[in-house]
Amino acid sequence: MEHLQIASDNYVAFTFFIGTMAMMAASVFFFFELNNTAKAWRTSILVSGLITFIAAVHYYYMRGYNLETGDSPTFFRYVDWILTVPLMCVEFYLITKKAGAKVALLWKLIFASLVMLVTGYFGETIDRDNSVLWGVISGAAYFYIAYLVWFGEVAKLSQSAGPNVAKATRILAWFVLVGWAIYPLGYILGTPGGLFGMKLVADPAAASHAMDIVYNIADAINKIGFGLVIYALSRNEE
Ligand SMILES: *C/C=C(C)/C=C/C=C(C)/C=C/C1=C(C)CCCC1(C)C
Repeated sequence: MEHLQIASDNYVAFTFFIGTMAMMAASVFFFFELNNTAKAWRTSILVSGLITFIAAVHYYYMRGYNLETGDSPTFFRYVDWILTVPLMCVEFYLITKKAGAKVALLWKLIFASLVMLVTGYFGETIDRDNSVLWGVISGAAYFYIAYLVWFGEVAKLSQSAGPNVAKATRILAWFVLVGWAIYPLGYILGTPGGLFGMKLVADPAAASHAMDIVYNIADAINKIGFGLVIYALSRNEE
């Protein structure tokens, strides 16, 4: 039986471990708080918990996969995202629902997020030679989501849903604009196309490590942070 040791400078493994633990702790928190949450807000808190729980399970796998192979668990990463990012869209829908958000808006957000993620997956895996092109398409879908939450339907509805929802939506919009922008940075570091041909990390192994570290940090900020904003909103609205 081989004993796997983690070198003290192995930040990839370190962030996978800490990511697993943080997502687990956040899930326990959101699930246990359901009982103390006003009825109208339970679904939103449940979705916060589902987002971190799905991530916890994927991080558990990604941690093991990375430890045993030393490779980047791209497949698990994208399965995680394809489940959790649409759930973040559901959060926007739920908090603006009382101001009249329609299911059509939810589908718009989900569709854009799927375009963003599927094209990103192509660029990272099956068509790495064209990673810049896929990254640009993915980026366009990302900007569309940012537009909807900053100026489009989500922003407008949140204004008529009361000051608490308006304020929370603005904070979540910052998460989308700044927190989500960390992901394309990871993509630029880790894919062969770099930043429109300019490679920031030359060595392929180092590039893939940098990408994993950046993604792991971004996930912790965005998934747990998003959930906490919703949690705070549920308390302010009581
Ligand atoms: C919990 C997971 C989240 C919030 C994941 C978000 C992922 C993105 C915003 C990814 C965006 C990308 C681009 C905008 C361009 C390059 C390819 C991606 C998929 C990394």
